[in-house]
Amino acid sequence: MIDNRKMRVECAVIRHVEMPLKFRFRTSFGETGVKKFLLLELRGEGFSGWGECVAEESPFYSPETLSTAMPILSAFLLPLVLGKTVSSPGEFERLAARIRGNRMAKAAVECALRDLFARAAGVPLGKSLGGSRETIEVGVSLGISPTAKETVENVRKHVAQGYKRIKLKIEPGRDADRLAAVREAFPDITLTVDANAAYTLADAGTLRSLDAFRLDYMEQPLHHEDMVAHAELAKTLKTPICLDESIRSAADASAAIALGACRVINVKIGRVGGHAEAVRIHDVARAAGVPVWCGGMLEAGVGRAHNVAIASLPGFSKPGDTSSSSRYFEEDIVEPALEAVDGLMPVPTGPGTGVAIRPEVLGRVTTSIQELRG
Ligand code: OSB
Ligand code: MG
Repeated sequence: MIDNRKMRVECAVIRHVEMPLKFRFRTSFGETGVKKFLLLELRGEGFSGWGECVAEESPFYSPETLSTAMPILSAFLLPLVLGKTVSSPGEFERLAARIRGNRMAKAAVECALRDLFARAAGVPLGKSLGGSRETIEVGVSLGISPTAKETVENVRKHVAQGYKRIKLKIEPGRDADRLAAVREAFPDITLTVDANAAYTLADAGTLRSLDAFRLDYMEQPLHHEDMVAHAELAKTLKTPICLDESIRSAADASAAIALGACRVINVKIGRVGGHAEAVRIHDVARAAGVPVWCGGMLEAGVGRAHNVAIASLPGFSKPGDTSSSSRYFEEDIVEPALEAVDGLMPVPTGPGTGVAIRPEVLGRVTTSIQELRG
């Protein structure tokens, strides 16, 4: 990682943003129709770096929420850099290390700093992280539909768009029926499922029955705090387990791999506290021969561009969830739009994330603005 230019961070702007989704997105833990997030801008030396905090409105995917991230940012995280000369984005991570948890809030600052430093240095963020891909392969994550028939129609639409992998959200009672219908209609597509921790070991029989559908992997079937249970389940399944919620750090990744709790890892920058930890997870997994891929949190343009940057690293060897922004939003807050063609998303080549904020669009979707100085 390129980490060698000092920057004075003069000011932070936190915007609350609300962007309607084109469709309601349903998972085993809840449903969203409007993407609400905090957008962090850090200004220094004539540049702006941007980070999107992926904490959701409710603590159903992660303990963090919009309303916990805000005071953590203003009371603990931003004072570490505001009005200070920061020698590298890695310096922020070291200063923030004694603040426990709150990884999504930390990641917002770390992402904004990395974007700021990369813009000032004139390098693409992906390259500064060790990435080399010019395009990344992407799949889609499809929410739970009311019926198997609607699930098949939704899959058909996205297969036609060329996505490299279809991931179906599942929950008890809405699993094997959907998969049977989808597999019958599409015998050869790369197919995965994501349960968001909705099952227990008592459901092992149902989960084992999903082996019949030749899934590339099964994402987070069991409780997010129970790695041993995932290791137990793994022994009885042919389908590899991929962990999402359970992996908060490179230490978690090492533990999960050592225990046999997973054979694939979903990396989300926000869930793990920033790019540097995401790179460490990538490195640990790569050394163990475990493929990783970049997950998503229905990000708008800034968060999506950070995802594209990290997914350009070589160990991100399976299609991620960073599908086209236009699937979710009528208009995005950045340009150029982050769009996949035939399941391939170009990695922007400009400095930083390589995308520029569209001030008029951002103005329309911003519900409040707070400016902080050191
Ligand atoms: O578990 O991967 C998940 C969205 C919100 C919270 C958790 C998850 C998801 C997705 C959507 O699956 C991925 C995306 O398209 O951004
Ligand atoms: Mg997931």
